[in-house]
Amino acid sequence: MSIANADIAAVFDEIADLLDIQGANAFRIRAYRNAARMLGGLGRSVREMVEHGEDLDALPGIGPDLASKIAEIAATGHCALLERLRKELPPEITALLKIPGLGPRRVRLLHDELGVETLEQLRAAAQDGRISGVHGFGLKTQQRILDAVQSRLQQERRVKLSVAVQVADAILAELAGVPGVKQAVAAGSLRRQRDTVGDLDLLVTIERGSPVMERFTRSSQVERVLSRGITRASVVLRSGLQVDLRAVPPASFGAAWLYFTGSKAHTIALRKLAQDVGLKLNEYGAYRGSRRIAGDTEASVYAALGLPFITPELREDRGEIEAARARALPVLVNLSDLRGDLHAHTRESDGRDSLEAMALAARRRGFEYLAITEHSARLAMARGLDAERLARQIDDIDELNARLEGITLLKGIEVDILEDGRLDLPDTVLTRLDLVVGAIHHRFDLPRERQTERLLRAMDRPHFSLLAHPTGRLLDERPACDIDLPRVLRKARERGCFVELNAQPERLDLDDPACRMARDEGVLVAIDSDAHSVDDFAHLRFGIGQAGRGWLRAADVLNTRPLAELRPLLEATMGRSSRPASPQPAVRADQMAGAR
Ligand code: DGT
Ligand code: CA
Ligand code: CA
Repeated sequence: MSIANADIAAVFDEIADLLDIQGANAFRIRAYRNAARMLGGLGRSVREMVEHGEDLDALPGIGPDLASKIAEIAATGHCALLERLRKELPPEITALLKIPGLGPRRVRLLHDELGVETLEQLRAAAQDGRISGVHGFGLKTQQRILDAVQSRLQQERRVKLSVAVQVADAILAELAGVPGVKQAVAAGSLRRQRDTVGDLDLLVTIERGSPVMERFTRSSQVERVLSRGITRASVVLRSGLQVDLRAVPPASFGAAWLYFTGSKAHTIALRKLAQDVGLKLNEYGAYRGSRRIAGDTEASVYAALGLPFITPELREDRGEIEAARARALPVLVNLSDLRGDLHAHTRESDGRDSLEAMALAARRRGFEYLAITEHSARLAMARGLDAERLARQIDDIDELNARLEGITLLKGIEVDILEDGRLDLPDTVLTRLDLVVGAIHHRFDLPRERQTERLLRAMDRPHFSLLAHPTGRLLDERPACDIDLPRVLRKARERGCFVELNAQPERLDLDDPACRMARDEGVLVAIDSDAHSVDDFAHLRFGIGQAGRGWLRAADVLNTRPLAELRPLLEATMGRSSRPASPQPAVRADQMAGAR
């Protein structure tokens, strides 16, 4: 494991927080905070300094005590002081710090005065009006805390799709082995590929007498059984995730799968449509009077309503039923449509694998091209590249391209978009690349107008190909930054550059409605893995799921283009072509055919 400066900074920040909650000496706390900030901005790896036996005391603000802590963390990945502090304090108390407006001092106050140690206790204290009684807290603050804690609790109950899929696959494999189980499938938001999932909804078809419910509720991961009957059961897993299981006879499989896949809005709309044609629709089938006319497959139910099959990603009542009736459903992009990936890192910056390993992994996936896009120098904690290191990597890529068959590495950079919209590397350097991927990695908090201007200005640079993870959201920890997305997309269209759907499971950025907006604006979307290792190309399936929810077809996606078609599109974004900066005719024709 390689410890980055940021990892050590995070340890110091947490130590400072915990000391602060304990009411420790202010100078001591400040020393840890300053050290964390210094490490965050340091251009060199302190782990390497330790390995080379360099003197850490020479760093600003680092005395012998902090130097030995840095050495300890760099060598072991642990810090004894942090572990001790964590044991001394209530385990969940740091979660309170994530509530905006609650710093360590206020957390200490609420703990000492009201005994608040968990988010639930904080919510209860706010609801009972006890917080406004504590010195320094008013009614307004109390309300703000209540709102924040509620949204936090709600958010924390949803899990990332990637995690949910793993859990669901394991349970489904278990269920499929139970005697009398014919089919075992996932339904709910997971099947619809939502970016996060509130609970798992599983469905089995069984023969009479199958012990499936008993086996399900006794499964090793189950912590608590909420309910158990013959046709349904609900449990809570040790991880806190709830799982609902339904069992139906095979003749009702399609109707039940349709019903429990939802979304609720989609199934309600279908039921209304059924009524209009004199049918009744429920989880057991479609009925005319008391006669079941469909239900064994989903397609049979849709057909009974006069509709073609609607793929789960589209089932949100966002126009898919109208499109189905008009026989104008989009044919969604799928994984095998992707010809390459336009955003990936190697161990030259913060990735784990070598350039060659990444190239070979991309080739194994059947890709024709892979763009290497390291971080730029501002992102010191990710070992971002300066002009000199980038020039060296360009040579390495030339050498590899000459040697390797069947895969082309494209030369790129994930260049930081500075606060004023300038890019983190000079044009004279960027001009040597095949593409420039721009991204923001700091100041996510700018007000809407300034954040939007920042992106527009970046796109106006002479070399700008692709806006990576445009909103910067991280599903577990950071909301999307406030930007005027329609304006950004309009600009991308005028400029002839592209936007990304970053497939990292915690990003999925752009999200589904934004993808659809890009499509409607005629801006091509690149579905990228943002791989930091050879395994990360696996992220792409989640990007494809999100793209489907955003109604994207292969033609709407930049990296479905073979290299020969991609090249001129990228060239144009680098100011190197006489081709006007406008979308491809193929896209425009397609857009008109399927647009809505
Ligand atoms: P989630 O769990 O919040 O990520 O979202 P879903 O869509 O999985 O919602 P969930 O677990 O409450 O319900 C699963 C499916 O069951 C839902 O998508 C549609 C169906 N369903 C649940 N309650 C109702 C209901 O009251 N009416 C209808 N028509 N369908 C329902
Ligand atoms: Ca669910
Ligand atoms: Ca459910």
